[in-house]
Amino acid sequence: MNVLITGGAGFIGSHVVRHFVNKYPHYHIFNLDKLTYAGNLENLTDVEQASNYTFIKGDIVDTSFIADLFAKYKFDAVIHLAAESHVDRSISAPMEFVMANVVGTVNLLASARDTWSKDGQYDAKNIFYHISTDEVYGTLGDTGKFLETTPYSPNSPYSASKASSDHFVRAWHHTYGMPIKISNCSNNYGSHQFPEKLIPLFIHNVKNNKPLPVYGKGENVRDWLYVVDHAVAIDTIFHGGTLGDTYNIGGNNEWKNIELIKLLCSIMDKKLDREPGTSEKLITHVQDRAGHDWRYAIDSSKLMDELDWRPSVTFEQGLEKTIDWYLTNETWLNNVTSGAYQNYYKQKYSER
Ligand code: NAD
Ligand code: TDX
Repeated sequence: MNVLITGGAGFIGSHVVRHFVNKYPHYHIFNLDKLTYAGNLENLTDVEQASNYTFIKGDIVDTSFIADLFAKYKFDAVIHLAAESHVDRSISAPMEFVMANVVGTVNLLASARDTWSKDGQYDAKNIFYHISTDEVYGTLGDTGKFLETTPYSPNSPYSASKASSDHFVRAWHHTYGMPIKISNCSNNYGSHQFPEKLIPLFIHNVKNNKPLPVYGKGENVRDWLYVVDHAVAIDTIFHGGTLGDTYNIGGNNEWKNIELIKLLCSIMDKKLDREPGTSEKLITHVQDRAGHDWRYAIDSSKLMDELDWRPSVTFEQGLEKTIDWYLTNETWLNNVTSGAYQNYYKQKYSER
């Protein structure tokens, strides 16, 4: 089976590529990625020589390029992760999110349909699996959880673009019979995440004695999932989920930002041999994010009951592993923050 994974050089995508390349040697995994600031082939050095792996540099927004690629490689299935993913960037540059997340997704759907279905019939191997977010459901008050049936109510340009792409994927199923699956996951954390998101940014800043910019009072709540557990959930849904269905994925790990940050600081004090309380002094309350969603919490009982998926680590275990990874992989962190890797890969893979 030829499986196209888009966005495989990014944070979650690199974990998904690694998982599929290692676990399914009889599949050929094609990783299509534009290598934006968030895409980094250093994330995949351990699999880049594998005989069942091919990297392709390219942009999902480029319609003719995507059509040619499907015609050339005849992918059997798609796991689609490529996207602009940072809420703060979507507030300052929303059109980039419309292009990558909405137009890019529709390009992939159109080429998959052209390749797979001459007459409305699809092969049993064909799946278009879209990786989405719980942010499409909007925001919760102090109680309740998002279910697969919760109406969409996106609040940020990022979540509006992801909601839109989910709707297009569902429309291709309804209108053209496309075999699709969608999963909506909570906040991921773990190794190889670009240090603009809360956890890697704060690890980086604590290490360098820089201020920790907490938005507002820091009382917003997020539900955290270890990225390796997300990759396993994606495998489980890809192979076991029902066509046309949506699955929520979450770790049942709700944390107020400020409590999470204090836990992170206390672990960092121990790892860096600092007096208890040292890192917490770096906390600086800054202006709140515009339209900041109050609380996310996800009910993943459908995935657990139907497909027997469970997270493998507690948040405390996952966070410690994550901190250890960033402290050990100083070169990776320095490269992504200095832009050094971008220059290197720009030379290695010429622009199309
Ligand atoms: P990321 O920003 O780390 O990686 C995105 C990848 O997509 C990068 O490698 C980038 O180069 C690539 N990309 C962006 N635009 C592209 C384009 N036009 N053509 C080809 N490649 C392009 O993102 P992530 O955190 O790994 O998220 C991956 C997916 O999972 C996204 O669809 C995101 O919406 C979804 N998601 C993320 C989270 C999370 O907590 N990070 C949670 C739920 C869902
Ligand atoms: O500097 C910061 N200070 C701060 O207080 C940053 C970067 C974030 N925050 C807060 C905002 C959020 O309440 O921390 C929380 C987490 O923020 P992010 O790491 O930016 O994640 P979030 O906005 O919740 O979105 C993430 O989870 C869902 C991913 O970026 C999305 O791609 C995913 O879909």
